[in-house]
Amino acid sequence: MHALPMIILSVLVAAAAPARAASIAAQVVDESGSPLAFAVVHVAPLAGQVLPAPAEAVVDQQDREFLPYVTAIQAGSAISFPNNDAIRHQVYSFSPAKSFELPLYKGNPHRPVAFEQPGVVALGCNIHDWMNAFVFVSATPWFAVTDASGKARLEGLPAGDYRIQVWHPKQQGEPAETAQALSLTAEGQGELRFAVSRKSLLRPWRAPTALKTAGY
Ligand SMILES: [Cu+2]
Repeated sequence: MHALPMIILSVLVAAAAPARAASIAAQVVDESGSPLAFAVVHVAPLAGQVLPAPAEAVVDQQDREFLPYVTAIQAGSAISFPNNDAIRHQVYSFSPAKSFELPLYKGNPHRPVAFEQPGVVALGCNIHDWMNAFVFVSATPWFAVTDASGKARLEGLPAGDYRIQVWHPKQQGEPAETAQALSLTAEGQGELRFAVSRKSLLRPWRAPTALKTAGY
């Protein structure tokens, strides 16, 4: 019976761990130095440090647009795709990281779609060509999408050495080119600034209503 107090102690230590976690505040700007929204700041895959924390996310369909434009999840998570429009959509992706199709629907008749493989998944609608959005499937649990001010905050990192990089849908060049190394102590607060050049916007994103709804 001597083992019992030990087990309780271990549980308490585990529960207290997040309070001693490190965080990273990131600022992402574009080629002109302006804040860049919809950039995913994430910890690149690291050997022996991946903690699965799958969650469920939602990519809505409103006013014939996907909302949000960029969603980041950890591999193993699932996304539901409710259609809140009065018309039907047909959501699909041909991306190697996840290929799927949800036959024409209104409401939310389909089961959430699981994303097991890290990578970028481009979403589309077979009916409305302009509808597009992205799912960034992260190998690690540490990631965040920048807001309208280009800011993202990664929380809950254990002390350690990290390589942080940025992915953006319109990024010119490889995400790995943005990589920065950072060592964090138990309650360390890292600050990083990234500059991401975008490809020329040949096909502007048309979603004034969705933008307003999202507060961007
Ligand atoms: Cu559609």
